[in-house]
Amino acid sequence: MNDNSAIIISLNDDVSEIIELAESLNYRVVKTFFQRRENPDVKSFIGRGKVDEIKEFIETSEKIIDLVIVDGELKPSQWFILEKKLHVNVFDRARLILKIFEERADRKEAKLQVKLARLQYERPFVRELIHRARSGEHPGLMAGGEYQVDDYYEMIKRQMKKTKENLRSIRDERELRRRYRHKGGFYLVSLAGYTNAGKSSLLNLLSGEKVEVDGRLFSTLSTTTRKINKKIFPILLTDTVGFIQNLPAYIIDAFHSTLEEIEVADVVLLVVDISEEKEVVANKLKVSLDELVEIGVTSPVIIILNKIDLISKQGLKARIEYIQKQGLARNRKISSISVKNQEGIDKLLDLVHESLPQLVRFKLKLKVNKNTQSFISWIYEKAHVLDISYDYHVIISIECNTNLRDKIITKCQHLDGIVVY
Ligand SMILES: Nc1nc2c(ncn2[C@@H]2O[C@H](COP(=O)(O)OP(=O)(O)OP(=O)(O)O)[C@@H](O)[C@H]2O)c(=O)[nH]1
Ligand SMILES: [Mg+2]
Repeated sequence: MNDNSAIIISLNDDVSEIIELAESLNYRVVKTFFQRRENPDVKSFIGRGKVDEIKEFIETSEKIIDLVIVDGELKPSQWFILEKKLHVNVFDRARLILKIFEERADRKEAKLQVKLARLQYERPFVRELIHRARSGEHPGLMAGGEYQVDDYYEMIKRQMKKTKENLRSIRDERELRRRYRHKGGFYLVSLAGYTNAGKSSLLNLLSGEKVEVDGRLFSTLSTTTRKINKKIFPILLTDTVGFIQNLPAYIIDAFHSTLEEIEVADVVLLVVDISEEKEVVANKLKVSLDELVEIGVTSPVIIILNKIDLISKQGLKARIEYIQKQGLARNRKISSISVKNQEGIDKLLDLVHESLPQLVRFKLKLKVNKNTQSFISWIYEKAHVLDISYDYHVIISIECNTNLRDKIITKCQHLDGIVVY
């Protein structure tokens, strides 16, 4: 961890998440200032007395305070006043999250998504600066005058348009790829859930992949799709960006194409960190379920309670009861697992299997020859082989979705095989 110090300003007592966010950016939180009030102060988010108290703290602190983090949403005018008074960079929650996203964005699409969100975020702030510059209050943001700020605003608009266009073409490619995979008989299963729940860890376990796993929030920004290598089914599993509460709509919108992976999945695996306090678990589960509704998920959702290695059996039971009492699980399937200890994974895969749509079973009768052999290997690759017997003929029982069945049957007929239901 580097030695950047931050202070936090909060209107309520629960600051654990904002501290985690700050730490995810390598800031050490040296002090939290609370001002318990229902609504923020219109002018400066917190009252004037509190601003003075913070100013004094910053000026007299032994450590240099690099950042002031406001746990909430700042209006541009509030931000302007706070920065002006405190002489330190001031971030609100969205800005902090955007900063984390900027650091984590690794691939082109994620970079563009973050850029779009960032431009959306900045727009009202630039408008405020233009306003201030016009009224003579602010001599100019970027070492220029009103003219340059105006220019900057236009540039933001142009960049947003261009970024959206670029994202659209990547999205089209993504959709094509997805359609191709679906047609190829793969089931698409997506991981979803609150940040840090263990989505990437589960992807790694099921696919043998090595996606980055980290205790910091928002380790994953880009989607990764991998084949599940537990030999049950041709399933492609996709890892996605984590959810968090109170995320502004424009950030969610910017990640539209990524979240589409969840929307179009045949089954969604909603991963939950069950080791936290039951109220925290319930809250994060609720945020995640609301997000799935927002995304428009209609496929089956399996709730996966992960990290059971960190709690007792009674603790797990109590949490499940609490979730159910809160009406959060409804009639959804629940699976308890520990990725760390590889516990509950087979049961989870059974649940996934049961939830896959349009499964059909059928048998083929094939002549024994070289072509048949490579056909059978291909079937093993793509579908679930229930049974196979070699005699004068090969009889193979298969389970797969209807798309793949049609393809298999066409190939079978090419080889003079027959379908025996
Ligand atoms: N004890 C325990 N820790 C786990 C388990 N599964 C994951 N973790 C830890 O939880 C943290 C988060 O795991 P990730 O897989 O990165 O979580 P994620 O949901 O992908 O998080 P984001 O990408 O940030 O949304 C890491 O420190 C993991 O090592 C588990 O079963 N038990
Ligand atoms: Mg991840």
